[in-house]
Amino acid sequence: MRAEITASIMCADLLNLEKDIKALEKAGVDYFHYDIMDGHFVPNMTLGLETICEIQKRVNVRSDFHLLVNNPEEIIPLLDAGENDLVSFHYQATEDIEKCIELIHELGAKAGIVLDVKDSYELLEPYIEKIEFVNLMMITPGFAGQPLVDGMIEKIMETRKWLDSHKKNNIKIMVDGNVNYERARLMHKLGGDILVAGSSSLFKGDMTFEESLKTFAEYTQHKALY
Ligand code: S6P
Ligand code: MG
Repeated sequence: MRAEITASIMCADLLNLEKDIKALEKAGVDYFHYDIMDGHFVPNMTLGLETICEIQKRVNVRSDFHLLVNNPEEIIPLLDAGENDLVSFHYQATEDIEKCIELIHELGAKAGIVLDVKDSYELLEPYIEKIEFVNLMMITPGFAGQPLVDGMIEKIMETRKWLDSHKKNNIKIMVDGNVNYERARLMHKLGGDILVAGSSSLFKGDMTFEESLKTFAEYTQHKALY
């Protein structure tokens, strides 16, 4: 099965947002990836809840919330997320991971834990009965257009193998950061199910959204190895 593509909305043309979101919907993107930042957990601020709400009113595309905030338990209940949507929060951002997972499930959405580049996948162990996905950062979180951190592609494979060894092949792996087409091929082959497409691909400006999604589909056609 091809990789699913989630469009990183912070990389869209923010002054022509309506045009971009409608075009992405028409092109058939799988999700909209909303990076929500608080200026503390990461030194940046991007999309606010009200902007996201306006986007959700105008298009019918599943939501993928990536919370880069301290104490995500305070934000989760405010999200407009339901059974087809994804919500992930950073392992290091909360003292109550179980509570965050519970709150996401109360919304009806799928829960994911985000691992920063330095976090080991083994940290997931106490939670693997409760989560639906893992979001693996390939870059230092906070900004788009950053270089891939060494060893992250291998981490996709190691995480996939580790999850499978715990009989958790139903837990999906999202890959966030520096996903270009050529790399997408490998990322998918090694176990990435959902790829975040940002300034390295979908929003690079060298293809239409249709062409970009078609290219992703071609490059991730093969069966994943694990
Ligand atoms: C970064 C954020 C990401 C970026 C995405 C951008 O903190 O979580 O979702 O928006 O990585 O993609 P690219 O291709 O510019 O790295
Ligand atoms: Mg993100």
